[in-house]
Parts: sequence; structure tokens; C-alpha cells
Amino acid sequence: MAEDANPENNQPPGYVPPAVWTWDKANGGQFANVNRPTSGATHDKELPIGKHPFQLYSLGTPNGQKVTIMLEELLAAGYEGAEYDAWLIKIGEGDQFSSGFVEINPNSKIPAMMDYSTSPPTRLFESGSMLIYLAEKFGAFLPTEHYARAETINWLMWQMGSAPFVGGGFGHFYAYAPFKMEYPINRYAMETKRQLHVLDTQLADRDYVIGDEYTIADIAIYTWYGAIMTSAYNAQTFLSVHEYTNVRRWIDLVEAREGVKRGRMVNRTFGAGENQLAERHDASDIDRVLAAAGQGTAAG
Ligand SMILES: N[C@@H](CCC(=O)N[C@@H](CS)C(=O)NCC(=O)O)C(=O)O
Repeated sequence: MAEDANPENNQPPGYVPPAVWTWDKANGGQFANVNRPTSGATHDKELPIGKHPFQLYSLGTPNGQKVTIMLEELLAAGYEGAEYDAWLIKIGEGDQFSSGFVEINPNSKIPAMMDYSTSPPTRLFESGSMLIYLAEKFGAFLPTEHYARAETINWLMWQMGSAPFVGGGFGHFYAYAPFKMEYPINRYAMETKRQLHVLDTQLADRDYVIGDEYTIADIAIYTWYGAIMTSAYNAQTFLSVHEYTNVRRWIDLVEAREGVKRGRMVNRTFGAGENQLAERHDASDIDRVLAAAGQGTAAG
């Protein structure tokens, strides 16, 4: 760590990191009540299990939406084996620390999923892992051609590695920290804009992320960078997102897809002006929300 000659210049003034870090429960951040420095379950509770092969335990954040969009894309493409129940996990209330959830995901983060069509059932955590698993299981949205497949995985991993700097970095310090700090906001705003420029450059001469084909890379990247371009953290003016015209064009293309319209509302319980559906146990659950919003159903 770089030593500051004068601790009065630190934030707060006079702060010097102690020799050994200890947990300050009341750090004031938006998620302080659920964050802790240890893993594992905090309470005993089994998860509910519905009737479909896939049981998803999630919330409609960008990481959660990746999986519901993928499942809806598969269903829209006719893969009936992708039927799923989507149960709501309220991360603000600590549902991710139940014994049932931790058995699926020892990392206690949504999304988590079980595939009951295998014997024994398969547990799945990490949204990128789930996208690859579903793509391979159904043979969809992941090209088999050597170079296209490599490029899809490249961009999927780019998203998985990059987005924490947007969410945990920029979003945290710009929107969730108890007070505004110039240093981290500047650092992560620069990184977020750099990433948007990477994506904008990639999309300059391609319809989709890897070229002509829509893949799991588009699904993963859309949920994060679509949000940053349109609503996340109320930071669109601050980040001058109008500069990324290729990203904007690609968002419109992705959002026109039936699977995206359907999947992005699942487990969504927040966000102004968005279709929201706390839990999905049948296609008709989504149809009902779309019909109420005057946006039609998959059938018409
Ligand atoms: N790398 C993970 C990240 C998952 C993640 O960060 N999930 C957040 C919500 S988007 C969460 O569950 N947070 C709850 C917590 O940190 O306790 C993935 O892509 O699945």
C-alpha cells in the first residue's frame, strides 16, 4: 500500500489503516446490513421446488436477468426442456444466506439454479457458468465453429471480469456509499467509460458482439451495459453515455427480441417504468404482465 506522508490528507482526515482490519458493522453503505466478512448460512431454511426441470433462485438484477433472458430465449426457440420456476431471493433481506441457498451457491449471491433433469441433479452458480451450461445443454446461442466459439467465450469472460468494476466500483461509490468521494468516483467512472468505449468499438462494424450471430455474449453484456446506458445509478448524464452510439444501436436490436422482453422482467421487483414479475412459474405469468402493459404475448 502507498504510504501517505500526511494522514490528514486521507479520508476521513487522520485515518490510518490499522495493522489488522476488523469488521465495522455500521459502515453506513446501502448494503451494510447484509454484508459480512465470512461465508456460510446464517439460518436454516429449505428452498421451494416447483414442477419444472430448472429451479432458479434469483432477483432481476443484471446478473439475474442474464439467466432468465437465456431461459426465455431457449423457450422462444422451441426448447421445451428449458421450462423453469423462478423464485424470488430478496438479497436486501438476506435470503441468499439461507442453508438451502448456500447448498447451491456457497458464495451466497444470486443467481443460483438447480437442473433436476439430470441424475443426480446439477447445481449451478455464477451467471456466466449458467449461460455456458444452458448453451451447451441445448446447443443454442454458443457457436460450435472454432473461432466464433472462442470469441463468444472471450466476450462472456470480458463481461464477467469487467462488470464488477461498474457495479461494485462505480455504482457503489456513485450511488450506494454513505457519502460522495472524488477519488473512487473518478477512478471507476474512468474505468466504466473505458469499458463502454471497448464495447462501442467492437460494435462499430458488427450487429452483435461477435458478428452476425446473437450469442450468450450479447445476453451477458446487454444486461449490464444496457442498464448503464439507460437507467443504472441515474448516471447517464454524468457518464455522457450518448457518446456510445454503436452500443445504443445494439441495445435496440437486442431489446426487440421476444426472449429479452420476457426474460428481463422475471424476478424484477424494482425499477421505474419496467415490467415486473416477482416470480415466474409458467409462461402465462409473463403473458399476463405483457398483456396488462399492452405489449402482447409471445403468441401475438
Ligand atoms: N459473479 C456473480 C456475481 C453475482 C452477484 O454479485 N450477485 C449479487 C446481485 S447482482 C448478489 O447476490 N449480492 C448479494 C450479496 O452480495 O450479498 C455472477 O455473475 O453470478
